[in-house]
Amino acid sequence: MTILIASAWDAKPWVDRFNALLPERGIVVLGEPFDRRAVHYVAAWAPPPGSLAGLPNLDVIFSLGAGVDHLMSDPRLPEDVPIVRVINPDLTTRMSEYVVLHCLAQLREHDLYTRQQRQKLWTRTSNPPAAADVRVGIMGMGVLGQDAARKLKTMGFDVAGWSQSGRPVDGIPMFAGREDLGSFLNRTDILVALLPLTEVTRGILNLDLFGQLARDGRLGGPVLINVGRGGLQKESDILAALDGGILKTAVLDVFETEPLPPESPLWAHPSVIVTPHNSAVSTPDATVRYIAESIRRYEAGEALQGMIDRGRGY
Ligand code: NDP
Ligand code: OXD
Repeated sequence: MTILIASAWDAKPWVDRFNALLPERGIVVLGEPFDRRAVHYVAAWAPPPGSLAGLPNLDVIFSLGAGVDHLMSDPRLPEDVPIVRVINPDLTTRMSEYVVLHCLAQLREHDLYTRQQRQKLWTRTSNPPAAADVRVGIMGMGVLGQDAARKLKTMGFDVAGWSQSGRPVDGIPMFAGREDLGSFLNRTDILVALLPLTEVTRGILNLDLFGQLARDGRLGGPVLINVGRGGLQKESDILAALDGGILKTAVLDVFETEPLPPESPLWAHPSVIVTPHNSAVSTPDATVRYIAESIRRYEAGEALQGMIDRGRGY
């Protein structure tokens, strides 16, 4: 019942946690010699394409993150094996912290006052907006989107959500699918992208979409926060929208190419905030606990949680 760690990240902290929490299992690392027939579980983050093929006794593939696009893009990904993604309060809380932080920073003009301090300027905005005056629209109302929505609502923001199904979420007005996208965008001052990257969502954050955001908001222009995936966004369109006054600010945690290349104009753009895909890191402790519990459930014949639908791609 060996577990194979197939991760683009440093394997050591993961090996240590797996050994600590599942001491009776064999833990092997992709790139080192191991018996492929012994592997029943894989814990993966962006493994090289094809590297999970040829594991004849594989039972479950665990993504080390919430997203699975890093697996679904592999044309040789083993078929008929369940894929389980991370759902845990540690990751969810971290994501909501990031989203709330950046919505509050926009509301409270954090960047302006930081610059003013450097200039020793004592001036303040008269009649600043309240949170209730700011309409936040969350694209992707799954585990992460729903938690962020609830926390933003608690802070007083006027929050709405958009998802494929429009499945109801307590206390949050919901918009569904392409049909409702225009009305959702028209009432949005801060757009938070928390969508998975799929065939359907690739490139959705483009100039046409930015042009549909609310123009009458209290922030002086629409704000984009992308914490989903870089493949959702067209970076040339973000730059054009910022330079053309269609977007006021872009807060980007994810990029078309990661790490963000040094030559990208996003780094130095005055209206862009760049973070290194760290809005919600998967910590070895919380993630391995989740995987260990999932393995226990699987081996007890209980239903796996966090299983993705391969047809939808998330
Ligand atoms: P979920 O699978 O729980 O939720 C996905 C949501 O997106 C659902 O509401 C789903 O709609 C919606 N959705 C999917 N496709 C479409 C579409 N074509 N049109 C409209 N809505 C759509 O995922 P999580 O909330 O757990 O995570 C979301 C994403 O966040 C991950 O896939 C990952 O890419 C990203 N992420 C980024 C991190 C970072 O550090 N930057 C960390 C963790 C995650 P429906 O409800 O109808 O199914
Ligand atoms: C994830 C991520 O998908 O960290 O969990 O991006």
